[in-house]
Amino acid sequence: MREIRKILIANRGEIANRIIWTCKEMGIKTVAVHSEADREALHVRYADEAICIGPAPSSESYLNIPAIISAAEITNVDGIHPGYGFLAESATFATICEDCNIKFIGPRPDVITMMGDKVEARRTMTAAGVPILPGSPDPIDSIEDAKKLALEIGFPLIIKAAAGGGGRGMRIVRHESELAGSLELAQSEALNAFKNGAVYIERYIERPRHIEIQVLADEHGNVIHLGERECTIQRRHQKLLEEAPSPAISRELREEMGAVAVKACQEIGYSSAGTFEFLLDEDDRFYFMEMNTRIQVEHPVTEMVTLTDIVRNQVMIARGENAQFSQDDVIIRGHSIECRINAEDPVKFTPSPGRITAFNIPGGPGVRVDTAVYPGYVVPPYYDSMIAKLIVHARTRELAIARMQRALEMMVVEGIKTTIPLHQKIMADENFRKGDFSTKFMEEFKY
Ligand code: MV4
Repeated sequence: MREIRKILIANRGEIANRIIWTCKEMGIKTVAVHSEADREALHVRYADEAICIGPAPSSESYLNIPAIISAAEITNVDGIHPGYGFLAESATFATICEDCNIKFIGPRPDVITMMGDKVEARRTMTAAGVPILPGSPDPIDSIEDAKKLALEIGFPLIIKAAAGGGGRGMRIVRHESELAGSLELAQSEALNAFKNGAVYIERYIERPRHIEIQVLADEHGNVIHLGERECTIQRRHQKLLEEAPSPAISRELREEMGAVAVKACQEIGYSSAGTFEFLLDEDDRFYFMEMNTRIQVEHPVTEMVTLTDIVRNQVMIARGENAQFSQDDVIIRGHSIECRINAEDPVKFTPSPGRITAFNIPGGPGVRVDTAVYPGYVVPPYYDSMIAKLIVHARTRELAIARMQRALEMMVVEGIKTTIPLHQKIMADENFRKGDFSTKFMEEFKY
């Protein structure tokens, strides 16, 4: 057992707040770090201590490893929680934490590195019995290789960056005539964006759903899954809303996908919270896409339907505790939906930073709001535009939609534009209400 009495949160915004909530309930002291632009941020006020780590740009503050490690040393913390984004999936940062005898609250650095390389991840997952789409076992480096593979897997196919993820640097190829050009473009784009030009090829699924499985794994080989999240509704690879459970998943399919994810964790010696992203095709076949080795934005919908605190579990696992969880204790109760409220123009999706002149969050049964903004707060232009997550929980999907509709109606954010009106239109959409949608939903959506 490792003592964790004090945690530094290497993040900002709602997730920094979210981690502080759990630390307070666990009797753990907290240290906030913040940029010069975040002096008035809520996580700074709620933490027991706060340290400025640099100027507004995240490259000089929230990504500044020496500054964060210095803050951790000065305040004598036992662990660092990285949240999501920023340094959450930096194996370098996780290694430096361990070298400084500070517990990184997440999986081992070698597992982060392996999952960061999507070609390596595909290989490892195949060996662990996880279904993947037909494609290249190695990076593609010549047009001859690409042509040979294309002949085997057929068209359409998709070219993805090995160092990519989250949809960046992908290219769909529908005809052989486009293959050479697309390959070259994909390679140079990948080199540009990730300083690594390696790409791989997969069969392309035309109208998939994005389904992900949440796992919890302790450091002693105990692994459970907490069911799935439905994350299909996205725009430009940014999720707009998520739900649990998915209206497309039966109990049998949930158990099958969960068992696959649990076995994979055991094979690779995974520990902490993690997420397996799958594509689900129209015949209910699922294929591994990526694994996220961090807590995710959309974790609350899983917390609501399983009555768990995922951050608490991460801390308990980081202490080296033997998990008290067992798969039989995991029961999915009711339905949860999360709407991401962004400071954006709801039609053009352009950022809308500025002063929030009025802010009023809905309450009542089954409503949760994860946020770090308040009336008078100025949304800075430097960071992600998400200002709040509106989460509801109810007995059925239909009731959860009704609850979300009244919560959206009662949520007041003035002074900046937000995505609230967009969510209201989605909640009223017939296909959304039927649960009938694919990743093309927003392209086909009229508003
Ligand atoms: C795909 C795909 C279809 N077939 N791979 C987008 C995010 C990145 N992780 C991978 N993505 C996709 N990969 C194959 N072989 C379709 C997408 C995709 C997508 C996936 C999930 C949610 C929204 C999406 C929107 C467009 C494309």
